[in-house]
Amino acid sequence: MEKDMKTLSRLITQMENDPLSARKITKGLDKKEATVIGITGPAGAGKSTLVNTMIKEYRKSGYKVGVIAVDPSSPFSGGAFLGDRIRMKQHFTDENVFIRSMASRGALGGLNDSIFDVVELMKGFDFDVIIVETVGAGQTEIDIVYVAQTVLLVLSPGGGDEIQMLKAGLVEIADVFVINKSDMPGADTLELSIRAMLEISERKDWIPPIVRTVATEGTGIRELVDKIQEHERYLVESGKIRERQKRRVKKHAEHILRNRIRKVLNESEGDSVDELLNMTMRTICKDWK
Ligand SMILES: Nc1nc2c(ncn2[C@@H]2O[C@H](COP(=O)(O)OP(=O)(O)OP(=O)(O)O)[C@@H](O)[C@H]2O)c(=O)[nH]1
Ligand SMILES: [Mg+2]
Repeated sequence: MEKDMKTLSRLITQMENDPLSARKITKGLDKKEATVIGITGPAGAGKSTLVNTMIKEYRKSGYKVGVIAVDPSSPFSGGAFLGDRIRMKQHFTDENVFIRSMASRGALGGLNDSIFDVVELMKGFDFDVIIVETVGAGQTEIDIVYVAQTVLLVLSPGGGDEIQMLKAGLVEIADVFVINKSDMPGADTLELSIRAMLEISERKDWIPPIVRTVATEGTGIRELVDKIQEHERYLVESGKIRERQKRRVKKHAEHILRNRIRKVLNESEGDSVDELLNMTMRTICKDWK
């Protein structure tokens, strides 16, 4: 298999169109252990801008970087936001940077069903760092913990959704807090709110650091990248990385199974629940009576 960006792009499209083809594509592929980073937070907090500056930082170290933006409202490429396009343009000619948007259709309000396979595929394409940006309400942000080893929660001062997000259980999934737009008033207040939330959170061992950034100027990005590395080291040294891998693999298997079941159900002509259930179960479970 050619490992160029065009091939990668084509294979991702194939996976999105036919999730069940993914296994054939990724099976036997020699995979690299990439750092998978999840970035989530309210719309407009500056996630894409931050990703853009992170790419630059990682490129300085010579890393190959892949980005998947799940259901972006301000897309990276070919989309409505001219600013984004100009900002990202410098990377488009770089063979070591891959950026792709993905719809969040498929899963029940969560990430695209193909996300796990796409990340696995990218590992097979020798990326050192894979960044998944997600936005939106509900399950999407929570599901990111199954995909990424380190989750960044990006907030910005004065954004009304921020406190809402903190309340919605996101404190529990954040490995690093990012206060972006620190050039705007309100960063101190936001940091206090985060600290207050952390106080009552049940997290131990790893206390998520809070990093202030100005993504538009690249301020704080080095520190952020360092914290991500620190978190990775923590996962490895504490053995927690195995837990995360297991959690991911289980979720991945669940996604594949769900796709299979959906296919059987869609293609079957049965009229009763019993009929459909029997048909489905017989395909996934040999001794089903
Ligand atoms: N002042 C200031 N503006 C910023 C900063 N970072 C991003 N912005 C601006 O905030 C706006 C939204 O930035 P995006 O990067 O598109 O935000 P996003 O979180 O990816 O947005 P969605 O993908 O729509 O959720 C853009 O106009 C950015 O230029 C920052 O650090 N300071
Ligand atoms: Mg964005």
